[in-house]
Amino acid sequence: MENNNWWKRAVIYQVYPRSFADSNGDGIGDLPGVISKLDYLKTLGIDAIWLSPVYRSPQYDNGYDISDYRDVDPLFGTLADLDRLIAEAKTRGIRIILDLVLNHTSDEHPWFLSAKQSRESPYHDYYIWRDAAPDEADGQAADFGAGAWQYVPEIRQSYYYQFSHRQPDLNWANPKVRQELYDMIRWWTSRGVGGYRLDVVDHLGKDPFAGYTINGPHLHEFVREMSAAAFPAPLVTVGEAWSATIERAKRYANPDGSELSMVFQFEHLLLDKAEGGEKWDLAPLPVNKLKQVFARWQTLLHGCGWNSLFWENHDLPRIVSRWGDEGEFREASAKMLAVLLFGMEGTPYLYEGQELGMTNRRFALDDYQDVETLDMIRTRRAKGYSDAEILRSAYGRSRDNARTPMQWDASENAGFTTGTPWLPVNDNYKEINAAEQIGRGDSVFECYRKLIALRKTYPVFEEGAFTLLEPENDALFAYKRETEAEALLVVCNFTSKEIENPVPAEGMTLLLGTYGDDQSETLRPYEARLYRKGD
Ligand code: TEU
Ligand code: CA
Repeated sequence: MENNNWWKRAVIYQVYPRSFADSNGDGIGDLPGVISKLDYLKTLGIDAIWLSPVYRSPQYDNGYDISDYRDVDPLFGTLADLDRLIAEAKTRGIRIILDLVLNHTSDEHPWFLSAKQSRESPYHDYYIWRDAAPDEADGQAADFGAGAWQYVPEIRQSYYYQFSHRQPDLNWANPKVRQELYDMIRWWTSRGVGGYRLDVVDHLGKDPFAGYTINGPHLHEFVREMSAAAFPAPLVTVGEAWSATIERAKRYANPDGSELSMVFQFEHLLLDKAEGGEKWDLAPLPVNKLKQVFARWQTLLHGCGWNSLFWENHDLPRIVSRWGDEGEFREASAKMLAVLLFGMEGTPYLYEGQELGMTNRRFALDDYQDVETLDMIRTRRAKGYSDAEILRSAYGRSRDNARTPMQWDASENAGFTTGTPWLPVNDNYKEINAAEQIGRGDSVFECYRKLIALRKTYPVFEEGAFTLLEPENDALFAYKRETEAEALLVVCNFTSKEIENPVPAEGMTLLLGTYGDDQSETLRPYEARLYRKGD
């Protein structure tokens, strides 16, 4: 009998296909490349792959601007390649999760090409329009600047876009739009897809005329309708919801299956932003606040929802560069962050390269490619920021940090391509690569492999109630998980200094210590220990 909640014990790996593995030497990752790495992923022990978009797209936003939901872009291969990936993954017990970008299409989607031709087009109200005057044609509101209107002179109207002007928002108030999308989802499911990640789910159902561009009044009504129409168990579904609160997360992740399996909420990743600033305005991480945020999400969703657990994705900087150490303690800090996250309740997500402790790349300002970063550079230069300030923001937060090619080995281009990589490989690939870590007992890779295996072995990882320990100690992040039969204890030194370990582990067995089995009284820099009690 298929377990409908298989995803509660699963670990999901995100592949950004463009940067994962290139099979034909054009410098861009592709589906045959992903297939060639399935045994690597099987070795790691993951259960499902979240594949960032491979649909037909002009690639303005690297595939999050879709021009055909039912075909694969030739950049990545063919529909047959995707069918083969699904089949090959299945033989290894791995499900494929596709990325659904339902908030907007590309401006090259046939629906939009027709809609912008005429107000009488049958697709016109698939999008959000307002009457406008030619002076709106002056200048274009910022891409990724939180939504704007783009003027179309042929029909003297402007269309709404939340992200870039090349990504016109779909009108979810139109039931025809919703049914088209549900049909498309069911079509993918019929091809063997095992789940879906929903891009910007909290933006669905917006009504800019009523001032709602996020969390509109019909949002959960639409999510429930979509779930009933297209997400039968045992599909796993995870919605990206930057604005999610715990109350909303309880609705999205309602155990009755009426909406989704879980959401990506980002409260923990908004803590190192300057007060009142944008994502580009960096601030140090308040560790005690991080502990409180995790404690709230762990305790308040326990038994009435489900958490996702993640540090990285294709939009986020590398966690080692963000909250770990890029130098002497790079591996130690990467392993500590692994143990900290994988001991919690929820489904862990691993982003490609995170299992190696990959870091941000130091780009020259002119080498950045991400549309959101380019927009920040343009906007902040126009506001008079110095290039040094802009470079610091880009180094800390640009999405390109996550998109440098996967580092497979120490050969040219880290074994990612035999051609010229679309985005430069990080210069540290000779030190940081998969080949060097597989089989090396103290590597980041082997730490994640062990954590994944432990999560499958002991029910307490899925079921244990969370209790934060030492809440006031901002050098230490420690917690316990408990069921009737078992207990876990996780103790992490969040600093580069040696610290006292105030948390006793009497009667517990060390399952994983990032400095080996040594159980000295103090915790070495970034040391993490995972203990268990139970039969
Ligand atoms: O991201 C939504 C989103 O809000 C982030 O990209 C945000 O703009 C920034 O990265 C964090 O502050 C989703 C996709 O993950 C992203 O890759 C797409 O660019 C975006 O939606 C539009 O589809
Ligand atoms: Ca290729």
